[in-house]
Amino acid sequence: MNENARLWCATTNAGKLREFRLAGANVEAVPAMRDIPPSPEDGATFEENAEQKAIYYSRFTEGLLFADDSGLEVDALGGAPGVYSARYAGEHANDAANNALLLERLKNQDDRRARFVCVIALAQSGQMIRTFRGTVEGEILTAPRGTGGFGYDPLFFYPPFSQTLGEIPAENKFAVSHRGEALREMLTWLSVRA
Ligand code: ITT
Repeated sequence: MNENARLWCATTNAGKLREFRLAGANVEAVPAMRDIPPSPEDGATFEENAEQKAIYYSRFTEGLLFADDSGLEVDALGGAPGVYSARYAGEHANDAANNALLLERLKNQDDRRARFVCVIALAQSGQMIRTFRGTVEGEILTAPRGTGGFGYDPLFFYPPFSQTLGEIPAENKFAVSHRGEALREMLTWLSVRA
């Protein structure tokens, strides 16, 4: 693949898009995302949801398109909120409500281990090409720290930095994050395939 070939990114989440743009690749948001009826997203796994989104939105664009399905898995909650991370506290829940519910569910819980998972699905003209997965391990704090990032970042403590993902610059998060790992895998795969 030409290193500067454009990659369409299908997401309604501005936080994800900001991070993808850090990769140095030619990542562009799908134009008029708001005018396209939302993709179904009812799979049981990150892979299924990412594939649904990528296949669906790639019918509206020309060229390579990718979609990200991601979320937080908390060991003490049996892997919840998982694929429900965006709507943990309800269908239209915001980050604050999701974070508050997570803290409530983990009250008096000593085991705070958790990971972020990101699956990127790559598609073209309604056909799946393949998926890429990234993870990052951490711990859920008992109160938020930092105002950077999005979603559960202020509660997600990353031991190697002794900070939460909400306290560090976006570039540093992308260097170690589930999303950075999945995207780098995709870019490597595309460059080898070229
Ligand atoms: P799109 O489907 O339009 O891309 P979305 O926000 O609905 O946007 P998901 O269904 O993949 O995306 O849900 C991802 C949720 O998981 C996100 O809303 C956050 O709550 C959480 N999440 C994922 N990656 C995260 C990260 O890097 N930092 C913090 N929270 C994250």
